[in-house]
Amino acid sequence: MTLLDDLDDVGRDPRSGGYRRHVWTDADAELRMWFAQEAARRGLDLVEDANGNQLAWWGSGPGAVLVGSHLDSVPDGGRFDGPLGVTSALEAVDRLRSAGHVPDRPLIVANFAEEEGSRFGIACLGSRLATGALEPDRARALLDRDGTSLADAMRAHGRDPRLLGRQSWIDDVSAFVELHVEQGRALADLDAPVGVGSAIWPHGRWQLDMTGCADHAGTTRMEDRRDPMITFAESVLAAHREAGPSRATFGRVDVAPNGTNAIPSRVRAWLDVRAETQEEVDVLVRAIVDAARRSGTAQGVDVAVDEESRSDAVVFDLPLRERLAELVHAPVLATAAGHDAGILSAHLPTAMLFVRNETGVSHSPDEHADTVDCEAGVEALARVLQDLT
Ligand code: HGY
Ligand code: MN
Ligand code: MN
Ligand code: MN
Repeated sequence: MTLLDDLDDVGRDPRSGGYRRHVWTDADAELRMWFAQEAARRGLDLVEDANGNQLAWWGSGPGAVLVGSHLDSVPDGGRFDGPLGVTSALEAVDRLRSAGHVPDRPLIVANFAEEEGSRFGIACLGSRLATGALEPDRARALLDRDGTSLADAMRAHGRDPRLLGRQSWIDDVSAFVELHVEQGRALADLDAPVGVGSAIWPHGRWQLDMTGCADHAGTTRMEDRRDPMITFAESVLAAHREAGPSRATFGRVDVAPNGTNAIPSRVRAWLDVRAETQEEVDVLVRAIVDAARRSGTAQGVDVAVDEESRSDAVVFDLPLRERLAELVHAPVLATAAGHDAGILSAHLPTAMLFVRNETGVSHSPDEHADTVDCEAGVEALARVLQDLT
């Protein structure tokens, strides 16, 4: 909790009380500095890979056990999503050390860059680049809301974007364990402080560009309009109507020119769809896009749809998951939240530990986990790391 308190003021928006911690910003630089200091304090050898992922090594050589999470946030994010995993990893190292544990293989504490994708749009940017899941050329050209490219943002923070790409450290890692605050109420309903991850739902992000015809709000008759806001509204209602047990969210929209007395020329909206199976994701996206296109035809609005990123269904490594379940006697649960563990699981045995969140609320300043549950999480993580090393 002391480690979390250290971060309390970094990138915090006083109006909302939430965090705005996005990659290659001043807040990110402060977080990197904090992580470097905590690594140095523990005598861990800090390496920042070419993608901005920070790796703090205890020992060296192949077969390392990787543990960690991310420090970045969604806009107005909470204080636990990400940081709880990084601080718990550091605290677990402290407990192993004070228990006299001498690992028989290296242990690496990681802070992954831009897990939320809040600045450049693609979630798990650092881990996707490190595993080769994202092409460096495409990454370099990603733009933030001000039109700044990832390449320019990196240069502004003294990093060379030409070095982006797959990392050989991936081949030196034998397992990855990520502890994360639960984003949902499964553990609260089970009255359990800690859970073990079984799967991550498939999900993805799509960008809808709806182009109509700018015109005067007062002098243009309703029947003469080509208003993309209508098509956007009908897309949102279609998402709401069609989702069923799946999840469809329009959380971000850009309206041009965004004037009270001007019918918009263009509305750009981002759709986040998640479901238990890929088939359900595809069906739901198709239903929403069809509704958008039907509306476009009726309104004289052009609709362009681009898939921005997708995360395949993840089933965590069974032997590792069973080992964790034995060690921590915790329930097993799936999640619809994406994680770096999901990206790495395509390349190496990966597991997740979840810490109870009484309200289940996340991606909000109201996100909270009780200290006693965070303590249970650290204890569980330390036991797992002791066993794995
Ligand atoms: O969006 C997610 O599921 C995660 O919080 N990045
Ligand atoms: Mn998140
Ligand atoms: Mn997270
Ligand atoms: Mn005028």
